[in-house]
Amino acid sequence: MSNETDYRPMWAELGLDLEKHDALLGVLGQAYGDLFLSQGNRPDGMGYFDFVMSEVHGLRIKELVDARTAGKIVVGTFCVFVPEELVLAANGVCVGLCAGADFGTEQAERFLPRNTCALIKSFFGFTLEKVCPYIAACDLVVGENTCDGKKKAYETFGDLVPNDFMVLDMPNTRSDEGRAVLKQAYLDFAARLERLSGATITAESLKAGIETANAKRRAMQRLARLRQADPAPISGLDALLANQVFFYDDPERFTSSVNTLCDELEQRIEQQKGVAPKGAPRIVISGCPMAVPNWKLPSIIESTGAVIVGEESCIGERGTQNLVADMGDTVEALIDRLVDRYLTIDCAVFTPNPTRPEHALQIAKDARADGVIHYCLQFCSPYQLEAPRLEREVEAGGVPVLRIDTDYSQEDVEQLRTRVEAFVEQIRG
Ligand code: BJ8
Repeated sequence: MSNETDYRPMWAELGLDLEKHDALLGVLGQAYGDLFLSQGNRPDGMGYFDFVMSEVHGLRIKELVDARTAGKIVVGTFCVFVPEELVLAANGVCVGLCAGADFGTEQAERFLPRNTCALIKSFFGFTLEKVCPYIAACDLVVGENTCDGKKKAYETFGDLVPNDFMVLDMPNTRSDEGRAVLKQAYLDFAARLERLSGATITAESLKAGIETANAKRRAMQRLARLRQADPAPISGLDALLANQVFFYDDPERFTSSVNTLCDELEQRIEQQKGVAPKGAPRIVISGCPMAVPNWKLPSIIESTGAVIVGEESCIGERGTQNLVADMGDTVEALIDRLVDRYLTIDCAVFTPNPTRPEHALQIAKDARADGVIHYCLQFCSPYQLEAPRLEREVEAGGVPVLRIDTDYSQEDVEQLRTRVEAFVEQIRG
């Protein structure tokens, strides 16, 4: 999206297909301008995020390349179960690789059945079409055995990435056995990071990593609280953008930028300055993660005059809730604390998973939401199967729910708009 600096030599060096990459950036830039820059009354602090997005394939990639030249390792991940703390402790940089666009689907379907969720198809498509500079800039790409789709897709994906690849085993219950599986996965991950980086993870370096990641989460928790005000001081689209940039940006710079934004939001709340009038319909989204540039449903919701005031999502509060305790004098003791925190992530791959509907209802209550929209990617069995129970429990708590299944295409936009408008009308009434 950047026009200022010529990054083409760097992209060529990373092995990108420059023509397809130009096409992708063109579409991304256009969508960003239409959906984000056209919003009225945005907080000034969003200028930082606009800049990050304008340089998402430029300056940030250059930083990653420079970090590697300076001896750091770059580690790409697809899931909030992969602990950034360990990467930081091994002198590494952690970046999110999930892709949120319909790109390279035809190529992806050479490897994947059609009835695979759009998120998996998207990271295959981006890799096969050679348009993702993040994957190209990584020393190590990390998958995780969560849902069946990802689990089986990684068996093929490992051969397609141009770098080292590993898969972490994940538990599907929170039993003692599940705990042991997760702990072993983190021990294996730590050992792999040490081998790759040549660094030794110590209790001190891990505590420093924990503090950096906690600070990032604390800033996001502060943002989550502030957007609960009425009138909402920030749009759901802008808050989603901060949640998405969480996975790409330098952690310290990100934390300080979110805190600066929050300082401004506090002033806006004091002045009763909102992005929508007081009393505008308030929506919480619950469900599958929304990776960049998946902005379809939030933009439809906010185009109706409603405002999104929270997300029960991995790109949202599911990913940023709870901190890691830094108590422990050994690496193993601190890894136990990582396991404590990460086991609380209520991803639908866990069974049973009673805390997820509770959490969705809690977010809705805290944010005084008028409705919850459950967002599910087609063919995502874990979230689709949890949807009826979540709907029942949230509605029993007094908050109406609309269930939406969609993908990354634009074909259903008008149909979705009609359903969302009807839901917003219903809650207005
Ligand atoms: S912790 S939600 S980031 S696994 S949409 S690929 S579940 S079929 S993304 Fe996830 Fe980690 Fe869980 Fe979060 Fe499968 Fe569903 Fe596709 Fe999904």
